[in-house]
Amino acid sequence: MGSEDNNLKGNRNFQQRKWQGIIHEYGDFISVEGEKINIEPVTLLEGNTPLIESVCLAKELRDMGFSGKIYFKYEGLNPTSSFKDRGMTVAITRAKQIGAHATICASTGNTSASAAAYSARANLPVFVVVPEKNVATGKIIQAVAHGARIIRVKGNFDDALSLVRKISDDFGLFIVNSINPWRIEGQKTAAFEVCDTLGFAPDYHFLPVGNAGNIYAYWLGYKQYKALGKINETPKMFGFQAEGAAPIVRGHPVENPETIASAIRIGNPANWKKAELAVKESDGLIDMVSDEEIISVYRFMGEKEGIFCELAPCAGIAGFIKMVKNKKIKMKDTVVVCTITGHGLKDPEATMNLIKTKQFFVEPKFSEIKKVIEEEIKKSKEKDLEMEQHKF
Ligand code: AN7
Repeated sequence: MGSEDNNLKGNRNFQQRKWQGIIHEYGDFISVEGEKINIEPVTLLEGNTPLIESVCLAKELRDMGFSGKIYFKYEGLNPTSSFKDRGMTVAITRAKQIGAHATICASTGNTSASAAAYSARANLPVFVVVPEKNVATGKIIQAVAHGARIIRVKGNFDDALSLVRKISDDFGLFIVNSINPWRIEGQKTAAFEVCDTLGFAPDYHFLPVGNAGNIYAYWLGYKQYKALGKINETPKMFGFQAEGAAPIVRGHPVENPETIASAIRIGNPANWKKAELAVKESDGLIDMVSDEEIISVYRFMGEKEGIFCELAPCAGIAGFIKMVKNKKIKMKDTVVVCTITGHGLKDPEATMNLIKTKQFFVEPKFSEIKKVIEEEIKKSKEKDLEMEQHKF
């Protein structure tokens, strides 16, 4: 300790507000059929994620006639880097409360990463059942790191979920998919945070849709905050699926769902009807975007907004852009929130495949590094002089 630390002494009584996770913060509003969490939470201090105001997307959309504020709820900054941790702290705490002996989930990757971390923390064995293919590397790595038993099904997510539903009944395993209402109870706290941060609810909330639990959870959260008198209005809920995995939009299950956004590669969503209810009640919509639109937003978010998201949340943002382009939403003084459901680091292959790398391999010589930097500075100046083109 340096001597200047003594200067801090007078400040040691200063009380900084400590964030202790979503059950501690919002436990009073969390219940299923009148039951509450009544034990010490299993928590990794999830939640309290930043609501980041858009700069570059806001600028692009201003040129299309949209004015107002755009915010990103950056759920990639949760303990396991996705929104799943909100539901998982509640589900795993509930598992402890009822004395479950093991947990299980089917997953496109993020649920398994979160279930693995929270089950490890609760000292519960966990089985994660994931498709053999199309799961992002980072998500598998997380399940490995947390000591999960990983079962890889030679099929897709829908196959995995139907197996998990059956086996959990037979063996009394505690299922932590979003068909478990405690998961939804935890996830709705993201809506509370949005309102607590803004002081009101946004006009529109945009989300990607896979199993459709999250859009429903947000809607429950907004409705509850309105009933409590904490907000006056609720937002319109807009969910977006990928074109190749858009069962809700098409009105029937998709047998072989396909999209580059592997998190939402789901053909028969478990919360289908609940999501439809959410968009109907809120006067919103579930629609779809192409993989090309998703990829374009993916690049834009990293390179222009400085926010690294995984591909799935880009579906929600791409949907928002499409609505603005087609003037399908209120264009003036509008407040929009888009949830970034997962962190880009989850899927390093996607990044390397989709973003042009600017790597230069040089000898350890001053002249070589100088040459690269001079050329690149020249190029970037020339680019500045070009007319800025819309990305979308
Ligand atoms: C980053 O992990 O379904 O519509 O098994 O990981 O509530 O399903 C993940 C879904 C969006 C879709 N964004 O949310 C799983 C899983 C990301 C995701 C979704 C998922 P839901």
